[in-house]
Amino acid sequence: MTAIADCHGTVVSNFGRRALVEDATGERHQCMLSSRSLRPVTGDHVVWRPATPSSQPLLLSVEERRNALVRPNNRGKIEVLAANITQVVIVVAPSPEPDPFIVDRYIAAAEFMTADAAIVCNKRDLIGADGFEFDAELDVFAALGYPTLLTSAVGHEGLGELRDLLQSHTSILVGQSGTGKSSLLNALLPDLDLATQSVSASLGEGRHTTTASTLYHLDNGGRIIDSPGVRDYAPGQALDGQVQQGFVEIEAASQRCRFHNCVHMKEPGCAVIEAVTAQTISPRRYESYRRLLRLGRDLSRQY
Ligand SMILES: Nc1nc2c(ncn2[C@@H]2O[C@H](COP(=O)(O)OP(=O)(O)O)[C@@H](O)[C@H]2O)c(=O)[nH]1
Ligand SMILES: [Mg+2]
Ligand SMILES: [Zn+2]
Repeated sequence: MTAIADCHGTVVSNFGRRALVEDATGERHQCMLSSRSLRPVTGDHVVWRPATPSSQPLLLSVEERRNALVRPNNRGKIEVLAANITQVVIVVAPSPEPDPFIVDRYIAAAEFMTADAAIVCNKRDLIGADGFEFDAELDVFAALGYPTLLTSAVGHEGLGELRDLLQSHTSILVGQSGTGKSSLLNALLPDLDLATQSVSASLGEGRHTTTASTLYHLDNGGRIIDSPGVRDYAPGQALDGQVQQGFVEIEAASQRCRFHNCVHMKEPGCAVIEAVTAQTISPRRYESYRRLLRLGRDLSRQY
């Protein structure tokens, strides 16, 4: 009797009871889930067993996740979108009109996951040399240490910088619908249309279905997850003390608050409120923090 060795792999896409698993050589295998309790997502590291004469490839177990990007689904349950992400790339554009509060939330999601965050302002071909209003917000993000890039997927501007940003990361592209995420991916991966087709076809998914996230490889070693479903994320366990972990400048200033459990709303001796008054913390970012704090409180009441 020959024993079949179990293998390690990465989930590059999943759909229903099936997952597409990539082995160490880059070959992809359509696996059935070996148990009902398994919930693999794109980016998961898994153990799988190759096909035998009597069985197709099987996904046996999902290894512990370093992190996961989650959002509440429409039934209020937390849904995991992708796992083991090292960078969240937030795509904005002059149209649809960018919302800095949404960018803050994605940045906070990245901070909660201990992933890097970067902002890409796409469709620069629509903007003159003088820029536009949102550039002032981009400056705020850049001053906090988040890389900000200007690109045009149509005009092929800034794509080299974007490629460099993605190098040696597992990134997920997020942002409002219509900002050009798919267009940027297509520009970075000229053979993407083909890839998308074969991934979807092998999982029995319709060509235009956009429910599953999919992992793609760049030639510089970067891995990028296109997740058409990411619109929001759940601050899940965003209890008061944790919301500030999504705002680096608030987290830093909080070290000087009088009370160690200060939530920076109206406590005396609050160093965060002092910094907002002195405008060394952006009042808009502070407002964003307050909104997220309130949202977290509403959600925890709901659950
Ligand atoms: N002018 C301009 N249009 C773009 C650019 N990138 C994408 N678009 C257009 O914006 C629309 C939405 O793009 P898409 O990639 O589907 O956005 P997604 O929803 O973020 O994936 C499409 O009509 C694209 O052709 C760009 O750099 N410049
Ligand atoms: Mg898209
Ligand atoms: Zn405080």
